[in-house]
Amino acid sequence: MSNNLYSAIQSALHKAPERALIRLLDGRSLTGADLDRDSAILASVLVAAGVTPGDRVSVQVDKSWMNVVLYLAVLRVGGVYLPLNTAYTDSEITYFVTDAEPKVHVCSAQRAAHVEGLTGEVAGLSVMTLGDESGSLYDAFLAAQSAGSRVDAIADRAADDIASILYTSGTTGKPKGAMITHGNLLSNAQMLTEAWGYSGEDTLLHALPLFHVHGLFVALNLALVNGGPVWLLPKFDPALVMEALPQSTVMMGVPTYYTRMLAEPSFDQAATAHMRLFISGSAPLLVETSDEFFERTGQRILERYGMTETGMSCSNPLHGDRRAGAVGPPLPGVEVRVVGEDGQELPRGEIGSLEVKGAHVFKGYWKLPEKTAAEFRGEWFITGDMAVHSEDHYISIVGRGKDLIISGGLNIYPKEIEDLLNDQPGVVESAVIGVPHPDFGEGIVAVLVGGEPLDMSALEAVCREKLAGFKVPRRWVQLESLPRNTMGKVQKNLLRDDYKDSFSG
Ligand code: MLC
Ligand code: AMP
Repeated sequence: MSNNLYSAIQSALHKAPERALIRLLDGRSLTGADLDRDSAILASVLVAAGVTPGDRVSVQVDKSWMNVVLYLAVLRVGGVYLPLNTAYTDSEITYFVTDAEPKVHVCSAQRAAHVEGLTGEVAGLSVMTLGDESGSLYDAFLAAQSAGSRVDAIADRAADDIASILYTSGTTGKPKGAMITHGNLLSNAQMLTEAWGYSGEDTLLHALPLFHVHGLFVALNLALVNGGPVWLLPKFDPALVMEALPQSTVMMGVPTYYTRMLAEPSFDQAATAHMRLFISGSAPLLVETSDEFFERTGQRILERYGMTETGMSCSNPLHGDRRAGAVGPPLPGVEVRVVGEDGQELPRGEIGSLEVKGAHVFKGYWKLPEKTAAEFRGEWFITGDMAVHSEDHYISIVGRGKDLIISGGLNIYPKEIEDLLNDQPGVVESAVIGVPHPDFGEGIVAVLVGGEPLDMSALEAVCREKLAGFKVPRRWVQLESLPRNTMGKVQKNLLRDDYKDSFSG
């Protein structure tokens, strides 16, 4: 049997041909048979556009049922699905498209002209548009449907072949494409099925975006390989969550989703009594949030831990002690260890660097073999997170070895913003830090040094033009100099302490 992930999904779809699997709040839905047929039709459009196994298809579109079909069609033809945050600006997209060299780029009509301008740099690139049941890709889908064109064959893929590339930034500032294989995705879906007791009986409340690991591979894949229904919300919005909640059994979200739900008076024990599981990840869930959620609903959120390069690695247990402040033991088939600076495993209870091993660990960074090698110690992947391993095998993430800010579940690498700011006239140097934020977990502060008083609104405007909105600092400070240690390294911990109250109150 082919190791193409779509084969596993197709077996589940075939078991639920009449069942509404993708459910929209306006009453429309797609059954298992619809998903299988529509992805075969769209596969014919991709093949006609020249997509062959291994070709990248980059996608920057709003969430929709057609986005799900596109993902499945790319898998079917053996393409490499490359989703991009809709918040990325044209200059960010230029980098991704020229680096990944996709055969097809799918985006909204408004964003198409920019990428069309890149066709000179990326050989054979074609740009197609997709809106809410509109755009050239949608028209081509309708035309293929009328003409009876479909590609039923599922491209033969080895477990080690790339299914997807997700860009994740690094401390170097330039995003790196993490190559995720069919085998990685299947093993993660299988281990989560086992750990969370997931089945076709579950109905998933899906409010996450479809362009990150959490919404696409943890949430959607898990439901699809189990043939379970999904409420596909266009985005996270507490009112929409309340609408879908009564007919759902499992919800996944970043911590901000749960703090925002707690602000809804109607989100209480009665509204959630039928729910089997609330799962949180992508950023630390505060103990206070976990406790408040428990008091309000009588349910303990299950916190899990993972990252783009590995998918999920640890999870609190379905049955047993869901420990607030911990991410639980490793998932089935995953090995974890906490090591000191010398790479030796530390005794339980000591803080060190977290490393993971297993079939879920990615294949490497796109076109960057040296960067890939630098992130591994033998077969162990170095996560860049600092952790403690308890005697009873629970992992707690206690900090980050990497300079990373996580805001509302989105990663922001300070270096990328600092590089941009340092290039601006008058800026001598900068330090971008994350400090506590009541809604997003962390908010961004830019601390700058300039020869003369700096025009902060002009600097903010440059950030807005070049960077996705969630990366734009929300507080701007000018200092005479940055605090440094004896080695000359900027002491961000001191700055974080000085500006820790920037967003409170
Ligand atoms: C939006 N904004 C943010 C933001 N999201 N600012 C900081 N952090 C964020 N996460 C800003 C926008 O730039 C805009 O400001 C303003 O907020 C309104 O934009 P919006 O899109 O209407 O915001 P909202 O709908 O409220 O979005 C917030 C959110 C969303 C928390 C619902 O960001 C979200 O769904 N986050 C989940 C991200 C996710 O899927 N993470 C998983 C990564 S995978 P302005 O000024 O620009 O107009 C991963 C691995 C793992 O980490 O373990 O799972
Ligand atoms: P990403 O690079 O977007 O995949 O983000 C992965 C990072 O998110 C991890 O390396 C952690 O730093 C962080 N993360 C994910 N889940 C958790 C969690 N439950 N607790 C703390 N940090 C988390």
